[in-house]
Amino acid sequence: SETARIQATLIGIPTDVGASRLGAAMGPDALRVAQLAPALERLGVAVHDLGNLAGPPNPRNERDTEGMRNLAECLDWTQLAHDAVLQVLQQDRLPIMMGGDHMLAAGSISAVARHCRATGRRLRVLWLDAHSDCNTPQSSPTGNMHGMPVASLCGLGPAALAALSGATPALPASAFCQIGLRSVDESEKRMIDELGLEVYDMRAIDELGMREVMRRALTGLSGPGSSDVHLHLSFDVDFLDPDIAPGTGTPVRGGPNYREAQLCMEMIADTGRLASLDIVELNPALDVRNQTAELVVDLVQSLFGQSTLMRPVAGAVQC
Ligand code: 6HN
Ligand code: MN
Ligand code: MN
Ligand code: MN
Repeated sequence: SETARIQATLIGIPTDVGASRLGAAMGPDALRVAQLAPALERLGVAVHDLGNLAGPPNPRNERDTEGMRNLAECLDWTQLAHDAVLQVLQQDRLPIMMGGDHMLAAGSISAVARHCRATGRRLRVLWLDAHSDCNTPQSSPTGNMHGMPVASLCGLGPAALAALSGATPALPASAFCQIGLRSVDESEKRMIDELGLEVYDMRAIDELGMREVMRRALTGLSGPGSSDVHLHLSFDVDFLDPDIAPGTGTPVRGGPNYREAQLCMEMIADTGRLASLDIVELNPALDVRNQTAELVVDLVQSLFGQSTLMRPVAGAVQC
């Protein structure tokens, strides 16, 4: 049957105010150089590139008395991200956020949560990351805001940030599923338990395999009764093994390899529920010949249905 063409909007969010290292602000342009839009067009996706949002520069502040770095700038960037994403969702288009550090997800996912509330959809957030990003200003060892968006979306941390979506918390902790974790602060381990976050760390991927992890993570997202699900993917590039993805600010060894990452994306594509996407923490200043951006484009093609064959995949699991 004829399926409607996906209409995607690229939103460049060139910020590194949430991170220690400079350079993630160049992420959107690295993705453009790696031909993200044409790659999607080749798969039949209609793409419009909004260009970059214009937020404040990085003042490189020290940690403040509340435990945060660059809070005012982070608030500006997350508000800008929220407003742009909401507008795109209201046009019934699929927003692709080109980051930028992971703090921006507090803005993008706030908008997605607001839109889901307004339209009666169920929100599921897949968080692919080496890190859990559920620190609060009090628990954070660094004061870097990119380590805090999950806590903020769950209603913790500065009230102005937590309230961006128009409700606090923006979404229930049970809407999250985190995959690929391998660097979790002690304070975050306690937070994961307190919030009851669904987590598949690298040990789980080793023990169960990526296929079974994804089958569990995507349960209930496809088939009858799931058409009201909005699937948001927050893809932190440091999810990937640094051997294949060196262009990121907080690399941690022992991540998913190329084949595992492909399967992860393909299984998400199979659900047909992907409705918004963050691509974050790509840092061209640390990359080698833009290979990480090119790998991300390759994986995003799988996420939008690129497959080797035209027929259904032999042995594919039904989630
Ligand atoms: N990221 N847990 C560390 C912190 O500073 O809170 C690392 C955070 C990394 C954040 O990669 O999006
Ligand atoms: Mn809509
Ligand atoms: Mn992250
Ligand atoms: Mn990370």
